[in-house]
Amino acid sequence: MKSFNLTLIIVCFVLVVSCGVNDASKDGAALQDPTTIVIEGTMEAELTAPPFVPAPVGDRPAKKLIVNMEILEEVGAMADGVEYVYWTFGGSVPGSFIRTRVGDEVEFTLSNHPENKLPHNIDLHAVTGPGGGATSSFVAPGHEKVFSFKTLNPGLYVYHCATAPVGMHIANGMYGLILVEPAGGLPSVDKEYYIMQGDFYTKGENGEPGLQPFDMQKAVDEDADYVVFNGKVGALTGDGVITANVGETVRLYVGNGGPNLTSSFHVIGEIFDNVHVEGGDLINKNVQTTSIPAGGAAIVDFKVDVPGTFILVDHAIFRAFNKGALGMLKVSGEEDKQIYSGEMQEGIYNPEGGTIQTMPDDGSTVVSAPATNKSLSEKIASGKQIYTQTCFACHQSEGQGIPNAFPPLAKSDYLNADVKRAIGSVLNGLTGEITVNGEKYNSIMTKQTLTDEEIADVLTYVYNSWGNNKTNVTPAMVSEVKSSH
Ligand code: HEC
Ligand SMILES: [Cu+2]
Repeated sequence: MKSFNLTLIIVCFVLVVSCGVNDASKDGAALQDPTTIVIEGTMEAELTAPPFVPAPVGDRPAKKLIVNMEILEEVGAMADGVEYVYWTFGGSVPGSFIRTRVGDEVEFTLSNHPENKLPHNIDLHAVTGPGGGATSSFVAPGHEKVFSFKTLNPGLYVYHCATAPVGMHIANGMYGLILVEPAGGLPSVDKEYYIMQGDFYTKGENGEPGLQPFDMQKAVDEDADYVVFNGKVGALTGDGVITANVGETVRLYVGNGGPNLTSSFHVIGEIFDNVHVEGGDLINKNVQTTSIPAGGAAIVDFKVDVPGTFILVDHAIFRAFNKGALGMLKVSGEEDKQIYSGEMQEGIYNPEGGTIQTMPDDGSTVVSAPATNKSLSEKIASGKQIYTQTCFACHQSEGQGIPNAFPPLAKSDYLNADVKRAIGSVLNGLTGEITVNGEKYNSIMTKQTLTDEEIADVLTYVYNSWGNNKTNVTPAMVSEVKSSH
């Protein structure tokens, strides 16, 4: 009896232990402890500027991965006519995309271009170690620093400069993304793009032309002049649109460099099939808008089923239409009337610029700044800028308007017949039925808060474009209309 009991106990014990060992080895095969992943060979990392990403890691083994990144301080365009001194990792905002897999041993060389003015460093959120690398990478202009780390956690991570004043370095564009793919890689998709939001603070208001210095007070107040994707207004519109074909799956690696604002990232007309929440392992499905904190990221993917232009926005919507956080994904291919049908009207979602608009009233008493003396071509150039920021969203790029909604300014008989009336429309707004080129419009044009000189310039541009009668509108004419009201 006694020995039988003992045998039973031993059998049970062996069973329990062996079961335990089996379980452990099963888990081990699926998810190896990343510190035990042995590297095989060395390779140089491919780095890409946005909106592009390097080739997927696929099933390559973990390697020693050489990353060479150079910091460049350089002037770039924030918007049409607005320049800014960007501080960059690799010459772009956001900085070069780094693609690794779990278990890689990254040897990171950070060099600071000799013509730069400031010291910098890099803090990568993918690093397990003090300062995320910042403590080992502080580098003066003309020098370089090398440090190494092993990627332990798969995910999409932000990197940024962490040199004092830290906020200023980030505000000037010093951020980017590093992807750590799991062993075997992420599931393959047809198109992948790199998008990163950032908020910018300039001495001048949104749209104010010239080289704009950083405004620390506005940054501290979190009062952004620009909120943009990929470092500037219009990086992902016009020539910069990202593209896909009907039936393809699209994955976006979306980061938020901040420095201050959280992004409510949304694609108008699409639903994210999968979101790697906060860039980690948790996958949420069927998501409309995903929240991306400053210093955080998300991986979203979706299949595009119908053709058209899909608008990427920060759904904190004034940022999109008035501060720049608006991009476009152009999908080509066959329509699928079952999924979507309807008459298509281009030009519904356009950037609107920063001009403050109000409903029309009966005259303005705002005193304008004194006029400067500009040549006709200077006035036209400045007027074009105002047009692109203020009028374009409604009257469209070639002044063609939108049928039944916004009258044309191109070859407009209404415009060409009476310059005082045209000045009045911009000055005070316009309501009630009007007829333009034989078509009736009965809508509302908001009053545009512009100075007399800006109104003169924008109308001079309009009158000297698209077959109009070349009237040269002066600030004096504008103030005359104002006072005759
Ligand atoms: C929010 C949309 C919107 C914006 C922005 C806008 N307009 Fe208009 N505009 C309209 C509408 C609507 C009408 C017609 C109003 C009506 O039916 O009474 C109009 C009418 C006009 C007209 C007279 C009709 C014609 O076609 O000749 C002129 C001139 C004009 N706008 C110029 C401008 C200029 C210049 C700007 C930029 C400074 C501007 N608009 C910005 C919507 C807009
Ligand atoms: Cu820096």
